[in-house]
Amino acid sequence: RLDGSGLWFTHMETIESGPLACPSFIYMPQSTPTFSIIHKELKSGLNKLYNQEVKDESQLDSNGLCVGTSSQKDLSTYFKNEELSVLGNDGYIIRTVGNNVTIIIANTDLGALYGTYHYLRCLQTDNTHKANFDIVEIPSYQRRILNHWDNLDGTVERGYAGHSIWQWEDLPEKISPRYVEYAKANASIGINGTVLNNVNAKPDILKLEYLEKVKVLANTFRPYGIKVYLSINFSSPSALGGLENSDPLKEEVQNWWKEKANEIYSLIPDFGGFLVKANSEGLPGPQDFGRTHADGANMLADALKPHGGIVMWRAFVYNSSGNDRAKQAYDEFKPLDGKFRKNVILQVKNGPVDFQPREPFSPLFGALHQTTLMPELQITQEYLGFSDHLVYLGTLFKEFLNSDTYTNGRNSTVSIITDGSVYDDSITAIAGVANIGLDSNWCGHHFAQANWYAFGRLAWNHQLSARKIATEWLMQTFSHDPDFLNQMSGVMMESREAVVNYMTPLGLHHLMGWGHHYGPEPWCEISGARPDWLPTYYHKADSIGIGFNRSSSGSNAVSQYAEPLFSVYNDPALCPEELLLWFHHLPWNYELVNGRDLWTELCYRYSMGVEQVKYFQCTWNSLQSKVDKNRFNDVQNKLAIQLKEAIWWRDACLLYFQTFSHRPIPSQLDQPK
Ligand code: GCW
Repeated sequence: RLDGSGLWFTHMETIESGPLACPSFIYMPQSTPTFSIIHKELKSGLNKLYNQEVKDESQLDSNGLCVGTSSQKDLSTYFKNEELSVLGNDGYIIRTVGNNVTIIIANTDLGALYGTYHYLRCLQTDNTHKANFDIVEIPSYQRRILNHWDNLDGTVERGYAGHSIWQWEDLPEKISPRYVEYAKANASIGINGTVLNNVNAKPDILKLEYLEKVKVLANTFRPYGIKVYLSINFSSPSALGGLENSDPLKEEVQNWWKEKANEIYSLIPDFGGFLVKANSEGLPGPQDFGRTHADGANMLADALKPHGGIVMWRAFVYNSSGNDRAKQAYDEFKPLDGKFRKNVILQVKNGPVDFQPREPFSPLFGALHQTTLMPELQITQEYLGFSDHLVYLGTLFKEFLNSDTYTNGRNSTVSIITDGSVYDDSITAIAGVANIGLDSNWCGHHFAQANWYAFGRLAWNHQLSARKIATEWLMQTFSHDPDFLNQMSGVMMESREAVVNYMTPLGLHHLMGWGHHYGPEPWCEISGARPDWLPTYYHKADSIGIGFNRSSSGSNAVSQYAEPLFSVYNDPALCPEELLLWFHHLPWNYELVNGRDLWTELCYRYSMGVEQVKYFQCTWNSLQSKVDKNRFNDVQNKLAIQLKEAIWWRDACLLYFQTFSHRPIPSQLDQPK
């Protein structure tokens, strides 16, 4: 299937009754490419929802739905200037004014598009609410961006949903229908940017041959408000341009980038900018020439500035110096605070190590006060069972966004540190590493779509709750049946805790196979991991106990957090249990709050994870009559894999750790508690 079937905007249950009657006509005075999309979406959406053909009118009248921008005087007259001006570029108002007329208004076509999708979402998910609309929405972040780790040969790094959706070999001539479905899916949740290629970038992406292909994608996405960005390889001037090297302080290198930027913008006038992974995991960067990250980023920023482009410079750096990997990004970037151009934004992964099932937030979020920061989340489940495990990430994303950095006093959450509320950032942005591929269900697991959806919804409004997003998605994708919604939102909400339990409970991390990151390999020091992962991997199990001592008596990573976090994380008695072994190496008989010793608690948590997956299976099985056969079977099969692997994880980890603890595994752990 090369269409959007199965995606959230396709499941529209007929609205039989309720206060929200179908509008009797649509009045849409403007006609731009984006307004044509709005028109099409409203016509088909209302038709599916109400089983009615809604006609067009050429003027505002009672019982109608009107969509326009603030420049449309007959519409804007219903609104105060102040309320329109604060909407900015993407915000909108949906309001029912007199005579049962509902107006969707924004300052731009795109704002009107977002408002339209939201209007349809309300009808799809909330037809019980009051008959009158009064909704004002302004996005939390200006730039809401997907990062594709898609390679030019069609493979996807850490992608588990088939090959890349970008058909490079067919472009620019042939445009896959998937591109439009993709744009629609993204625009419907407010995503407005896409980095097309892997951060492990090949210089080739900047060849004219590829830029012409990129141009076609940009043209396709434009009316949906999606800007195209590219990941670049820092060595491009030497690799593509034949220069002696790519030293950012050399004039000829700077000129090469300026010319490249001119070329890109001549093809794609609204090109978003560059994403850069430099001096990280073996990739080239400014440090190869004795320059800093700031030197490298600023050079690119200067080349993009005349065109309005930005540089998203990644802070994902670490090396095998023997220094605690969790500390390294902070150590490298803290001294550079304030040294970046205004159109540079530092892209920081949510945790200090690498997209683990659970990590504390990266201390960089509390540490840089004069540098604009954007969170990077991972939607693809690199460390969370790929597309085989049902793991809803809405809860993980929220836990991170709600983390209090205390950097500016209480309630300096990551979300408000990065959304421009605390610092006067001229750019605000958030990125998610995409889980999209050519699979017919787009993401490999039907429920993995919910993570794409959750990323978009939170990028738009980081105040939404994970449960609300889960329920919205279920209603738009599967069913409105209250029992189904209740049961499956329960499963989704618990699913991330389950994976933490059966993979890395109590703050353990990176126990995954060192190459594929899928199954358990806590013994990887024996099987030959990278030197920076050694010795004894991150769990540091020994005859005394387990856990990574990052307290002041250990690597002192705790010192990178502001008070009171420093004191809380530094003391095992205060440290939140879910991060205990992230920050501390504790004896096997260490007593936890619930009275269990550490070893028994570990056994219990691993087993609990398995029990949770059994519960997910039972729940899904009980809902068979409420789901179509194909999707029911697909999810049922995936849950069978997940259960087998949860057991694999539990057994592998406990048996391995037992070689250090020399303690018995308590019996009856398999029994549900
Ligand atoms: O987690 C690691 C992944 C790499 C990835 C890297 C990064 C794109 O295992 O596959 O490379 O992070 O984020 O740069």
